[in-house]
Amino acid sequence: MQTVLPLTAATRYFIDLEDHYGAHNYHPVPVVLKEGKGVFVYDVDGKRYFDFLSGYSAVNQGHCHPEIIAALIEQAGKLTLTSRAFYNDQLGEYEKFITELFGYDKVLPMNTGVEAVETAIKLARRWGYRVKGIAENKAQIIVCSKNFHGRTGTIISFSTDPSSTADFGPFMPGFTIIPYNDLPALEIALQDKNIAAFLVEPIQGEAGVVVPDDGYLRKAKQYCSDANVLFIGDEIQTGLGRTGRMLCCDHEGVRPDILILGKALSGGTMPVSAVLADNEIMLTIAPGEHGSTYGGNPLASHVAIAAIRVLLDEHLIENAEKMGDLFRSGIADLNAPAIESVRGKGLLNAIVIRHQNPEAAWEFCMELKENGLLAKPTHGDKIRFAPPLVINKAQIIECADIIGKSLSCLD
Ligand code: IF1
Repeated sequence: MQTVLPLTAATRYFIDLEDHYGAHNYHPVPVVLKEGKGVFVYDVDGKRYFDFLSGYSAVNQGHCHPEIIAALIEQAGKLTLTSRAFYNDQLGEYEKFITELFGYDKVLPMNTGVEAVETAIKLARRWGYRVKGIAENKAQIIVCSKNFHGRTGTIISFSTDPSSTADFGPFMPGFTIIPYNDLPALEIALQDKNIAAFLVEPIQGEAGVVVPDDGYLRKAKQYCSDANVLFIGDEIQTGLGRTGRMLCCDHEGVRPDILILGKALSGGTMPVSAVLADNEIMLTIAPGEHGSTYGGNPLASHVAIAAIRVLLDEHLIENAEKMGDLFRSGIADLNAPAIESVRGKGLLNAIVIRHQNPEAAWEFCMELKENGLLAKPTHGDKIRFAPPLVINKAQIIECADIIGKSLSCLD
């Protein structure tokens, strides 16, 4: 068993800077990264790590993918931002590319994931009032407990996590919370004629990679269609190949009425998000009724095309499926008493730690770090394992070995 070594002077220096001058809104793993390439990141002392967090699934294509960086550099030297007051020669090409690829009439480009979720909520409400005919200010949107859709005021209004909501009120009304993976609860909630939409993560990421029963998404979509309610798929974390399909909804042949993408849409270079929908929904927002300074900027548009092309050209989606199966079987084969379960789809996985020490998951991640693998616990006893989708078979096997070796710290 590796003892967790004291931090080096260089690492200590950068951690102290952030501690003194930065807000304390995170509790990072004590490692200071300087470079990234593919599945690897390197700290300020030159130590190499497998990155098993991938920027929370923003780096699906691998760190600093050369084709994405080349696209970034090429456009950065030409035109980065026009605002939407004017047209530019990148946005339309990107809009055509992404809407044809995903099969929707239109896209509304935004920046962060949470902005795209806010946009989807506004579109659903607009559709609810102007198409479905819900009475003014009566629209409700169904969400699931233990959801994570971002951290703005509206979005935390329907969070069930006290650390996301305590003393941030008052909250935005208009949300009905039901248990995740519970079709009878959805059926009952859909009896309310004021429901405009059902907003759901195809796999709950932050909750600890909670995979719903087979058929849940397909039946939920059917129930929504029968009730004239929009199905909003938040694929910000699960989308773009992460679960072994282009979209996690593809595992069940579900086409969201509103599709939300983010994170890996830029390959981890800059915030790029998108909301896709057909005209009946998208055209309920008229000019001047929604937008953002950077939304649809030429740099993001150019980079996003390159980032998606890498997923397709390098068959990263298929790789995620295969490597995910290999990873889960490799972990299961460890037969480790401290591993209660391993779960996930594609390369979005988590293990649940079984140990009487409440700090076990954190200590295990510290041991993993010593052994050259970076991961971080979520909600105490679950550790997410989500490497870039470029990872290969030998690396998966090596990482399963690292995980197995590191478990000895819990003995
Ligand atoms: C953090 C995890 C958290 C998301 C889904 C919307 C958003 C996210 C399904 C908002 C963002 C990020 C946020 C980041 C950590 C990470 C995360 F689930 F991926 F692990 F927090 F829950 N929908 N998830 O996962 O997108 O505005 O961040 O671009 O806040 O620390 P964003």
